[in-house]
Amino acid sequence: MERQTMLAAIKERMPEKRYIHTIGVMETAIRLAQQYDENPKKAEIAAIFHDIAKYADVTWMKQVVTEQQLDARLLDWDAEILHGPVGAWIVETEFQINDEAILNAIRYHTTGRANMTTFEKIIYVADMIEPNRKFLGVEELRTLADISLEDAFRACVTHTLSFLVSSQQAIYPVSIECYNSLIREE
Ligand code: DGI
Ligand code: FE
Ligand code: FE
Ligand code: FE
Repeated sequence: MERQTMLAAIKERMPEKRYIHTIGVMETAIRLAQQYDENPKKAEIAAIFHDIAKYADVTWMKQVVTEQQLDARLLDWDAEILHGPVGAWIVETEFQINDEAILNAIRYHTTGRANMTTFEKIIYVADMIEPNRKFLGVEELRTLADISLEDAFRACVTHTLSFLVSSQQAIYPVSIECYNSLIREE
């Protein structure tokens, strides 16, 4: 699919700010794919579509979870957790993208999962360090990503979980499985 066609399709489903974020993720993911020997065109596709469901109706997304028999635990969570798995389903059914690497990168871009592939890590990290992100510590994560994808991914997951704990937010079990798999592989 042409980049402009994909961008036009997602642009109408999100506010301008999220579209600008998406462009940042796209550029960052392509760069990381080139650096870490993954397919840049696939990185472009996964990045463009990663937040396609971010503003979808939550009731509708839960309906998709039930009808498509996605992980039933998703029914207890809001758009922040639902938009990855439901986004992957939209991309597969509406845009006929059947590449499992792309779909899994979209599916797990928020929570991560145990034993992530290099390609999934690229999308996860790109989402977090793209140029429009502004949180405290992002500059260190960017520097790390230039040196080691593994170290950057580990730091990104740690940052996310620390943030969730410090702001007293519930942690989705798959996010914990992701964290545990990182700790155990050391
Ligand atoms: O969609 P984005 O804002 O670009 O980024 P994202 O999809 O990576 O994350 C969306 C939000 O979800 C972000 O504020 C962090 C949060 N999040 C990630 N893992 C968990 C989580 N929130 C909860 N409650 N539990 C999690 O395990
Ligand atoms: Fe997201
Ligand atoms: Fe993320
Ligand atoms: Fe995002």
